[in-house]
Amino acid sequence: RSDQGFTVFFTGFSGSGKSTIANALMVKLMEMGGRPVTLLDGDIVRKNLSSELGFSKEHRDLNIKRIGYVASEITKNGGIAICAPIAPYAATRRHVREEIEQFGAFIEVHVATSLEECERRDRKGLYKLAREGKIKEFTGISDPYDVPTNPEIAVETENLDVDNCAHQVILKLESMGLI
Ligand code: GGZ
Repeated sequence: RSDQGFTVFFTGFSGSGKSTIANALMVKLMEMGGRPVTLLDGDIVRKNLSSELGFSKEHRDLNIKRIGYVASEITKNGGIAICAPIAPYAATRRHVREEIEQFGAFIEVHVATSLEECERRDRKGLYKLAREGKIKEFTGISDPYDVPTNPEIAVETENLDVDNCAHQVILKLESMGLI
């Protein structure tokens, strides 16, 4: 197994299951031991690193670039970074990929749970508020999401449970010789 650092970068709609899969993946990687694992979850980053930012394209890009920078430092130092923001813009995801690939591998995971399913679940009631116009610029409803065209792996939570999705990522990391 190699000792290079790497970043697992989840992208997908609000409510798609990014955070839950990212958490399950973190637990599995920690159990394996070895490299330190750092989770940069969307709402945790928003609270601690990007608290002044909103959801305009400029602010989302800034948020993703901050996450990318932290992940690149972790990757450079041989650690594992797991990121789980929406990251709706393909160009910004590419920017982060290029920054990280200078130091280690970048594994983009598209959590491809459909918008219909995310809205049907509406775990936090945000889709309803977005439909009512009470939340502006809501991804998928009134703001864009560039569907990843070339992710290392795509998973979805409509037919697979969280643990299974995390396992798919583990298998991918193994096939890439990273773990
Ligand atoms: C999208 C929003 C918005 C708007 C608040 N659009 O399900 P959540 O609640 O916990 O995850 C969403 C989170 C998105 O933050 P990110 O930092 O991941 O977004 S980005 O990558 O685009 O910077 C959602 C909540 O914040 N939220 N308003 N308008 N999601």
